[in-house]
Amino acid sequence: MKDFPFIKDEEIQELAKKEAKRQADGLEMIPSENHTSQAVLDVLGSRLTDKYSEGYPGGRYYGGCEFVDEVERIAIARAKELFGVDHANVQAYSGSPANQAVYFALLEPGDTVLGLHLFYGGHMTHGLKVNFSGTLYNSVQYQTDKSGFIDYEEVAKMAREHKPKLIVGGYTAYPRIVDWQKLREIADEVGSFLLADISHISALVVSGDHPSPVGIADVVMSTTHKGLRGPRGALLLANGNPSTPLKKVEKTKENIPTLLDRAIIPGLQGGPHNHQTAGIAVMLKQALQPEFKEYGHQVAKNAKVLSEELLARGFELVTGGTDTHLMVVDMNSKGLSGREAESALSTAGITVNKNTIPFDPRSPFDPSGIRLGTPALTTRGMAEEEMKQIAAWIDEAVQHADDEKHLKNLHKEITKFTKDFPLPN
Ligand code: DSN
Repeated sequence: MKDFPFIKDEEIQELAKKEAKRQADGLEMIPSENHTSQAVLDVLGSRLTDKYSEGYPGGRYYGGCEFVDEVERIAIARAKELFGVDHANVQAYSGSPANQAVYFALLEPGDTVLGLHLFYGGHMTHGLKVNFSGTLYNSVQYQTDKSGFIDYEEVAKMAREHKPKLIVGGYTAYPRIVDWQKLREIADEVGSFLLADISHISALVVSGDHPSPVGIADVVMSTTHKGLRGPRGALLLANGNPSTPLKKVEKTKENIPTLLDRAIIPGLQGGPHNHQTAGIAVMLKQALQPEFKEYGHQVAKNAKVLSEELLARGFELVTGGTDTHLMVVDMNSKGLSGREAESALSTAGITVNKNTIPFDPRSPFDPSGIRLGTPALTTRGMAEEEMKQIAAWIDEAVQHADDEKHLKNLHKEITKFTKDFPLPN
């Protein structure tokens, strides 16, 4: 078989190169995106991807697992150290499957879940009616107040009325600090589990720029590819330790580590993606360095400066600003829809995503807002001065949204600027 045609696919390679160039030549401002290190990319493209290893280290259903066992043990140990928890599961393929595992672990189909509606800053898996979380479970959804802040009184009221078995905190388009303790009190009052989905803010939790829900929420879930700058994937974190295999366990708080592990496999997934686990391990090593805290601080500082500059230029922001890495801009303040703004900014080389604003009168396919974030820009070494320049460019692009030539020239200017801020290599 020595002539087996392992042909190269130049078409796909070319597209991958084009994507790398698109990222390098522009400004990636979708707050859930980032740039991984070369060290992470190296293990993602390794032979670890070839290996099946259903089970957990030391208890697999396949032979030849001695090295993937070690990779996973290292990833688990680092995740526990980084977040200060007793138990970490690093196998979830991404954030949605991880949240699915939490539901599978703690609930029965038909149980009630209380989460923030997607259109107010929640996530699909927090109970959206067309998602598994809204079809398999009795989903009740809270909204923010008119200004976009979480209304904890309203959450408490809904919890008392609906008696959810699970309350979901942690959001995808919420620019303010989450009060985990308040959510805990509400959950305790009605006897509910509390899930903290910190996918968006995990880097800020590590750097101390956002309070940690560890020790407050029953389960903490974070994706690994946003602020943390790892490969796509997710961490499930909890206190306590898993019990011995095969022993039947009830769906109680003390059994959460066991329930989470069993929800991942055999509940939902098959073989772990070992190249991904390795990438997560590498990312966690990087996130454990003191420099990562500096990165988190800078992400938050950059978002603050960017939001202040945009406000000074007449942009309206949901909640009037940000405490985190992201902001939601109401484009009505500039006479554009979110889709129009996304498109104009994209032509200028600034990548953002259209986003609903609280009580949005427009459709989610062409909502009123855009969502901006600073994690990827900060990874490239951009700081406060660059944020001021970027706010000016955003303003310029929005003012010339109908002028393609102007936007393309702006893109050239931005590309020139980005040469001083290469992607991590
Ligand atoms: N898709 C992610 C985001 O953009 O926030 C959430 O999973």
